[in-house]
Amino acid sequence: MGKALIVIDMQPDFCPGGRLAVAGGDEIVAPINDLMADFDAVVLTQDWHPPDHASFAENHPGAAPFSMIDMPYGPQVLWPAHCVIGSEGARLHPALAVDCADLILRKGFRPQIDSYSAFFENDHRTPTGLEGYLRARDLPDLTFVGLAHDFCVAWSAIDAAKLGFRATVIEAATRAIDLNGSREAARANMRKAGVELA
Ligand code: VGL
Ligand code: ZN
Repeated sequence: MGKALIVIDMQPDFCPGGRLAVAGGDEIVAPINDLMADFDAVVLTQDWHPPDHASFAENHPGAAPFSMIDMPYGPQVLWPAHCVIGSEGARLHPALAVDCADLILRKGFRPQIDSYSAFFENDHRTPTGLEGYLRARDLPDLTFVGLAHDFCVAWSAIDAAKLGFRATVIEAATRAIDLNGSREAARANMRKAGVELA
């Protein structure tokens, strides 16, 4: 019975200079490294998209980055191309203590569906396998950090709470994209789902 640190998408493309840069994204690398020793397990996630991914605005002629479209599984933000498989920006951050990780989980590799959550793709149905891993290792207590607060961190923490895990987000070790108020919306949705904001 243990606790896991789930480090979401700490990749150069989400840090200043990257293709979907989150302000201050690189400031949280050192605090995240410092947290790792306090946990029984460390899981890193890695956003990992093929070049023809449906979440990329450039794959929808005439569509602007950060606009919305309707996908078969629901509304989807169209992002600038980011975390393309094999690219520099898709690697894990060079200063992240990757050697401390027990598991590195890639997500978002199916061309037709995005995957914000570490547990399910954006249809809220297709599993990534993380739930089974955490249950098999008896890790019911999860703490989330990383990027971005209002998308992949929030969706992961909410799914964790819905699945019956104890879910905490250490907000000081996250940074938000904050698209049209998405940061405060994410905080409200997390609280409603029973996620603890620390
Ligand atoms: C993310 C948008 C697109 C994230 C990933 O890690 O929060 N956001 N892909
Ligand atoms: Zn992505």
